Amino acid sequence: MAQIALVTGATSGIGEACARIFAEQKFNLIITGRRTQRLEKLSDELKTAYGVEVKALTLDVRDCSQVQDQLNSLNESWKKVDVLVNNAGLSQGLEPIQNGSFQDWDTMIDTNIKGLLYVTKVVSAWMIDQMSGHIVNLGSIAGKETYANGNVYCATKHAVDSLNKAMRIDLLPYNIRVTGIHPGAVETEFSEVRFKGDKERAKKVYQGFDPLTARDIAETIWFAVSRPAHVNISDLLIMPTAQATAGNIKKMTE
Ligand code: NDP
Ligand code: 8X3
Repeated sequence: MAQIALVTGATSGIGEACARIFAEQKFNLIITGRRTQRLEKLSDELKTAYGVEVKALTLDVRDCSQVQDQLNSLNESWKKVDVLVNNAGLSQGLEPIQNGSFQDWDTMIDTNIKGLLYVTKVVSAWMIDQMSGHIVNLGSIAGKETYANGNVYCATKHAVDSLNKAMRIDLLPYNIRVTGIHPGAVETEFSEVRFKGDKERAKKVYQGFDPLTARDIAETIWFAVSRPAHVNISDLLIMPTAQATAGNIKKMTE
């Protein structure tokens, strides 16, 4: 029987790359995100290319009832999830704390922390029942360091780092592996979302050096997931070669 991976935030970037790599590995997939058309397009593509089954769920991870209703209404066979990739997340704004927006703060906290918790609560219960599973949490270099104007985004990713450790302790009796993945700069739609659609500003973030790609991170996640059952990769920090710390990137123009 094929294994099942559930990937949150599969409509773009790292989540989409994870969905592709798991499909290549013949996992059946539950893919989620708010943009239905993108989910349907990806679902059709993966089914055709790899002959896997794909369940696409339009889901806002901030909505606790929606998360519970959508996931709990899946058929029992879809609840046998082997791998959960808690990837859905975002940054909004890059301002000193005194200029921050309440709305941006709520969006980041509700998505990156509370959304991850809502999904984890439902799926970890299934994993506990089957006494197996692997949860991969997308943290960030922003969860290992705090950088200028990153304040609340950094705080949410520090929370993910802490929850990653907490899950490893609490789920220990149930044979569930828990892995934290912490990338530096990955060129995705992340900066476009952070800068609220300002494509020019977003493009500049990745200019003058080779950033990581979503595929680089998906391959690393697959490496962690494909280790033998007795091996758990607890925590990985992955940076572009040109990046030493969050704020220290060697650009070719410098
Ligand atoms: P993208 O913006 O390309 O992808 C983000 C994904 O998250 C989208 O699929 C989006 O789907 C989903 N998402 C956002 N908000 C919600 C929501 N409320 N409900 C459901 N899904 C949501 O960015 P990345 O691929 O780069 O980001 C993926 C993860 O990696 C995030 O957690 C991010 O913090 C983290 N990360 C990114 C880094 C980078 O440099 N890019 C570095 C370190 C970590 P939709 O809009 O359809 O809902
Ligand atoms: C995304 C990477 O450095 O923009 O988490 O915070 S960074």
